Amino acid sequence: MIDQLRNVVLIAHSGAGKTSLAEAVLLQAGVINRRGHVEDGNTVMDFEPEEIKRQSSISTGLHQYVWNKHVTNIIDTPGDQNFFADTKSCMQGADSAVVVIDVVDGVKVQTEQAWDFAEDLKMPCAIFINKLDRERADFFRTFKDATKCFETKPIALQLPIGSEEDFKGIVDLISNTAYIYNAEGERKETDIPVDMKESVEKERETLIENIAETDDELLERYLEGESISEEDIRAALRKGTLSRSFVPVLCGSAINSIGVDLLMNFINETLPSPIDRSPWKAVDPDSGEEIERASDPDAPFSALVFKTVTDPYSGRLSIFKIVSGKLKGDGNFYNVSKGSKERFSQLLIVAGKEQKAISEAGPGSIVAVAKLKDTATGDTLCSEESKIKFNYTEPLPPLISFAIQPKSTGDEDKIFASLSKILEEDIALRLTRNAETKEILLSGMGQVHIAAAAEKLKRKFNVEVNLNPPKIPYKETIKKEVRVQGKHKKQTGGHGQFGVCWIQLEPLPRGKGFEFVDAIVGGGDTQNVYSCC
Ligand SMILES: Nc1nc2c(ncn2[C@@H]2O[C@H](COP(=O)(O)OP(=O)(O)OP(=O)(O)O)[C@@H](O)[C@H]2O)c(=O)[nH]1
Ligand SMILES: [Mg+2]
Repeated sequence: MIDQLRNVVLIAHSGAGKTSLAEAVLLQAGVINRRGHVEDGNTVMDFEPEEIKRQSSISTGLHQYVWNKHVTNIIDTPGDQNFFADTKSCMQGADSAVVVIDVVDGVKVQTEQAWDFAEDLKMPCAIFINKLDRERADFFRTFKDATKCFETKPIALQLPIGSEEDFKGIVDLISNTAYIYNAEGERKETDIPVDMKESVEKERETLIENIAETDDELLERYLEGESISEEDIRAALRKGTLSRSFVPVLCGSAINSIGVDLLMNFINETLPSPIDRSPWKAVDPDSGEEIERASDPDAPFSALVFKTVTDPYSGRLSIFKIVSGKLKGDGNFYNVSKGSKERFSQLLIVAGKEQKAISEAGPGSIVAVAKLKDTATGDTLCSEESKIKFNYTEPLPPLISFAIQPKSTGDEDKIFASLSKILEEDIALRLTRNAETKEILLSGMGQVHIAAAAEKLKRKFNVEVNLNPPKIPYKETIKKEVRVQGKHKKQTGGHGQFGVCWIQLEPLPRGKGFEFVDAIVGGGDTQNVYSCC
């Protein structure tokens, strides 16, 4: 059922706790039965050796869970600037975002960048203020920080009970209920602590006022002093979240599983299903006209590829979101971006480092197929009879380049073949050859990005490279006008030869290139002019 499907992306600055939150969610949903830790390198989402070594995500992880009859695809993105191209690409496969904020660190640059991109995509968002168990945790300070940094107004749905090591529960402002959690992350209803009663009342009032403001009828009732039911508040909360009139704020601790189940309830009840985001804007590839496509199972098939994973043994895995229509366990479709037909023999869903075969998928589903011949990240797949192309935001151009050199002689040819495979999964990398210096250049978003790519090259394709600073070709130019004279004299035997040649060199305006003027007049008066810039 499409209305019980959620595609939620976790976005934030590196270290805010996205991977830990995904782990807590999967544990809560019973997908895993033991919690992994980023420090121990055993989380579901950070499984690549390059991530385990850095204790930080370098590539987006995906997994699916079922919670209260809703199916959610949770997408854990990297927060590091070096790997942000993957984050932006995978955000295009989601329907909503949960912005994770470390309560101590507050809103940082990468969080704002991810937020701006969610805004470009008009994606409904929520905020999860994490790590309330940390020393110096201050919910209200971080809430204020979010109010300052984001244009959409944050509204608090919850308040924490206790702080730092005494953080033990949450007050749900809508239902006016307090919950405490035990060490296993199990929730129990309790009384609102006496010292919180006043602040709960005040924040609840503010919340209802903020929610009511987005619904004229509700606002009128509120202003007339009518009591508003919890059901009405929840309906208006959903409406306001989907229209991005405000951004709901929840809180908790990922590693202690406090507030995680409430976040999962919120995802089901409030965040959009793919149908809420429908219809999707697209382009008719033949006429170039803007068109729309509804997330309808009976419409022709269409999908956007937002991630590619390459494996030296199992080949290329293309991960895409079905926008309309259905796919069976095997079949074919048309890649409108490449103009080619593609066949697949197995439909898969991604579960961390593994994939599971499924027999059918409909609109809104995030699925994967292996070994497509031409398909790359950003391509639109569709039915050949009903062509459509979705907008895809390409990554920004690379910022840094390194000259790469094989460690063993003879690996030169292997470098290009293997790196082109790494490039398939990492859309922010570029491979070029500088014709002047004859160097192979690998360009990316930062030193860590290039270093991680070199590590992957070694691990996946057994090719080791040195990364050197690229040579800068030294160039000279003519800066002022000069005239030089050359003489030719030959007097040995026969007629003597004598010639005089003048060459004049002068600079052209910058960027005008090279110009040669043959100024010989009558074959005798010789003057050549070379100009360049
Ligand atoms: N005290 C405390 N630490 C946490 C909590 N959640 C995560 N951490 C720690 O914060 C650090 C970073 O957590 P990650 O889950 O890797 O953060 P991330 O947002 O995925 O970071 P990137 O993958 O680099 O973008 C790890 O050391 C976690 O153990 C929490 O609720 N409380
Ligand atoms: Mg992570």
